[in-house]
Amino acid sequence: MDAWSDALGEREVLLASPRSFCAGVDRAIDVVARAIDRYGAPVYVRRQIVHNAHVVRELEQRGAVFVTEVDEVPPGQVLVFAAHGVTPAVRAEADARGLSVIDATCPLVSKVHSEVRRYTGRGDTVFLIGHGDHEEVEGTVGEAPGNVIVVEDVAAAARVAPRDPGRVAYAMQTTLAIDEAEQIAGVLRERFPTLQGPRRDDICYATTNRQQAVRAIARECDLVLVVGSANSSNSVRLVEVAQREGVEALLVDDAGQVDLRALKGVRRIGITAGASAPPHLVDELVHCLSGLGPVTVRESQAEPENIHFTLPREVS
Ligand code: 10E
Ligand code: SF4
Repeated sequence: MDAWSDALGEREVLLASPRSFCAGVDRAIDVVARAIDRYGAPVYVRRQIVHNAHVVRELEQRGAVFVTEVDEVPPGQVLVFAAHGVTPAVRAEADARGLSVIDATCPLVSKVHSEVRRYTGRGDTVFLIGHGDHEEVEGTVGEAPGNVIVVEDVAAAARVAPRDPGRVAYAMQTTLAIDEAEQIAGVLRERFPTLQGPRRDDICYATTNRQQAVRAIARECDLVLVVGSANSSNSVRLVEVAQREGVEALLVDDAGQVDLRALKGVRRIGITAGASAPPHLVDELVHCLSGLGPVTVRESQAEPENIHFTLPREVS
């Protein structure tokens, strides 16, 4: 009871902009929805199409069946590859099983795959800056297993030992924190003067914009709420970026997950959402906050995002 009365109060909500869906997520969800319309349910999807519990549940209700591995899909069925990408071995397995594959890999992830193919094809060892247990990284490493070394942090960058230190390159997971990734790349550049790599980084426009937007509002807030699922790398990075600005920040899947005790004494709340979190969840969160007292909403100014990716031909 006390938590409810303590949470009451007049508040200002600062919405970070841009937030929520990116072009790659929009496209991946569209791919599954269109595949169900065109080919009928069930449409199988390998892994979560994007790392968001609400998106997965909504697509399940429409007829998507999520599987962990290709061998769970009955031969001849339609299988969608998730936005995070897959290894060439997974593609080959789906082909061998006679599945009709539709690839929802984000084109910006595919771009990193082709960089890795290019570098390893000419004999370089590639340092892949990223989280080894993440599906995007698993997929990218699979382009040249044995010639890609995952580098998770500065300490790993300081000790990594490639076969030939004169023939090395680097690439990145697309959803890293910009400042952390740059630090790691800096250590690698210093250790390997001939290191090849992207012009700046491989962190995508959506990750970059969402991190800049939350950083811009964080210092003005008593608390930042990031809407997103716990396995969403880019959403977790938004929490960490806000925390590094010195503000308390929490990740919530939806309004129902907000711990009322965290709202005690909080007058200005910053809200953002990861690239895989549906925009309606942010609206619902603001609506729920307004049930605790008058809320004024202010939205930060940002460059509009006008990026759209074309759909795979199987569903266009
Ligand atoms: O865990 P991530 O942030 O990589 O994925 P997500 O599904 O939460 O958001 C979309 C990002 C993708 C597909 C990876 N570039
Ligand atoms: Fe593509 Fe970036 Fe979105 Fe990932 S976060 S799906 S790389 S646009």
